[in-house]
Formats: sequence, C-alpha cells, structure tokens
Amino acid sequence: MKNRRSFLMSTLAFIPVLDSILQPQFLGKRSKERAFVISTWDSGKEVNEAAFNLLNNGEKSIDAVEAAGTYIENQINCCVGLGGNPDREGKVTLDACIMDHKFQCGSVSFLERIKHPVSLARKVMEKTPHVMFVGKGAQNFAVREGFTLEEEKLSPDAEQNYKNWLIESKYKPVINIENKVPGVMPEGKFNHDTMGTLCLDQKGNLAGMCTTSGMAFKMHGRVGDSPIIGGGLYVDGKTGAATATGQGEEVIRVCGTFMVVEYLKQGKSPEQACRLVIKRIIDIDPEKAKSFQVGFIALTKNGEFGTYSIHPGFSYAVTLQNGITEVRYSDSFFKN
Ligand code: SD4
Repeated sequence: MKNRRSFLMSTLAFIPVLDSILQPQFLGKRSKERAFVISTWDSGKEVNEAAFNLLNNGEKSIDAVEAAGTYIENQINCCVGLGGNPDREGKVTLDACIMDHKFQCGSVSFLERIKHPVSLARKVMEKTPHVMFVGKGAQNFAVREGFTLEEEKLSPDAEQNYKNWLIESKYKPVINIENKVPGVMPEGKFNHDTMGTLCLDQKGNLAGMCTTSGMAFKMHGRVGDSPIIGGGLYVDGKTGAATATGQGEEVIRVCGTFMVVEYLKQGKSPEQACRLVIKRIIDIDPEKAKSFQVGFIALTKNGEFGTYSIHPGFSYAVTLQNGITEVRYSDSFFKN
C-alpha cells in the first residue's frame, strides 16, 4: 500500500509536466494551491477523506468519486441518499450521476428505495449503451444488477422535518439549507442535500460524481440538476471538471457545469469560470436571484481549483496537495 508521501510525490511529479504542455491561455495569474479532491459543503470533509484514501493508494479517480458518493449515501441521517428529506408526498426520490475523464457517464434519477444511486449510475455507464435511467426502470435495473430494494421508511430526521413541513406545506427555496440553518434544522443537525465531488488521480485523470435526494419537499416526479450531465456535473478529461449545488432549476437553465468547463477551456481560471456562470444565472433575473442559492466548484486537470456562489455561506472541502483537507467558504456575488 502506498503511503501518503508516495502519492504526493508521484502526483506532484506530473504537475510540472502538465504545466509545460498546457496551452499558454491556461497559464497566467493562478493560485499556487492545487487539490486532488474537492467536494460541496462541510460534510465534504469526510467524503474527501474517503476519496483521498483510495487516490493515495494509487486507485483511479472514478473509484474515488464512487467511494465519496457511497460514503455520504451511507449516512442515514444526512440528506443525501435514503436518509434525505422526502418530496411533498413523503417519498424519498434520489438523483445521481458519475463521469470519467473520457466523457463516459451514467445517471439515475427519480429513483426510490436504492441505497447507492451513485453506484447504480456507474452501472448505467459501464453496463448499458445508455446514459440515463429514471424511476421504475432505474429501480428494476438496480434489482437486476443485484442491488437490494430497501424498505420504504423515512430516517428519523427526515420524518421530523416532513412533519414540520406539513404544518404549512409551503414550498420555498431556503438559501444554504444544506448548511446549518438555525431555526430550520434542529441545533447540531446538518442538512446536506447534495454532495458533488471532483477527483484527480495519480495518472492525472479527472472524474466527478453528484448525488442527492434533491430539494426537500419538491413535487413528486421533480428532477433537479444533479443527475443531468452538464447540469450538476461535467468532466472534460483534457481540461477540467465542475459540479453544482443549490436550486437545480437555475443550474439547468444555463447548462451550469458544462458552461463552467467551457470557460475553463477558454482559459479562465476555475474561480473566474464559476463566477461567469453565476453571473449568467443572476443576469436572468437579478431580483429573483436574491432568493435562491447556487454554488459551483471546479477542478482542472493540473489540480487548480476554484468556487463561487450567489450568496455567502456556501462551504466546500478541499484536499490539497499536502494531503490536508480543509473546509472553506466560497466567495459569493452577494456579500450578505
Ligand atoms: C437539486 N441541486 O435537486 C439540487 C439540490 C441541492 O444542496 O444542491 N442541494 O436541485
């Protein structure tokens, strides 16, 4: 088993080579920091560590992002996976996708009673000629692939949240509901609706995944951006990758992560690329943008990373080239 040092040394070894072969427009004023793993929200910290353990062992980025997804989907009182908040009919419906450095991708959405949508998305990618499976068809495919059909049961937190919601039964986006929001989530509880993770492995290959139970109390049948390739996740193995969180409808409208990666291809830094797409979303309706959150994170093939969001409070976890994982807050368009 390789130790952390050996991973760092072997990975660092390819970075100068990459820099020298990158087109001049990719260079310019850049942050010196480089990352191997980056994930949305505070809970990304443990998720990054799960992914980094594999990368550190020489495993592929696609395996690392799947491990990241299954780690968070296992946290039954968290709001990704079957422990997530239900829709307004009390059903937990899951969305996830995965993508590698060769444009191979798989996605599942409106999926019920399957614990690991990210692994099912990978099966779609590897075992079918298709990209996206939804609803009952996705569930049947899961069962055929040996996934267990879990009991239909809300996690204790989700049950309590649903009971509270039923009192008024109003749907309204809550900015940063994924983070600790006093008065919305019980003290000490965190709601992490969506986990997006991007990884870079020792061979310099990128991969990404996005997994979620979607917006809490959504209409039954609603699908967000998270399982949409180019919406909640996009990876271009030659350039970079991006993932999104927040109000999915607003991300879909601008093909959010596809656009972030497109800006990377045009030579923008990861943060600039995220800023430009956030700006596009805000420009559609600046007044409306005051009421919802969207955040992007991006990672390039040479380990540069950046983030940006509409509102403050969007946290992310980054595992730097020294192997240390930090939780940080993204810069945002609105300052408070
Ligand atoms: C959705 N983008 O379903 C997701 C929600 C989300 O953190 O990101 N929550 O629209």
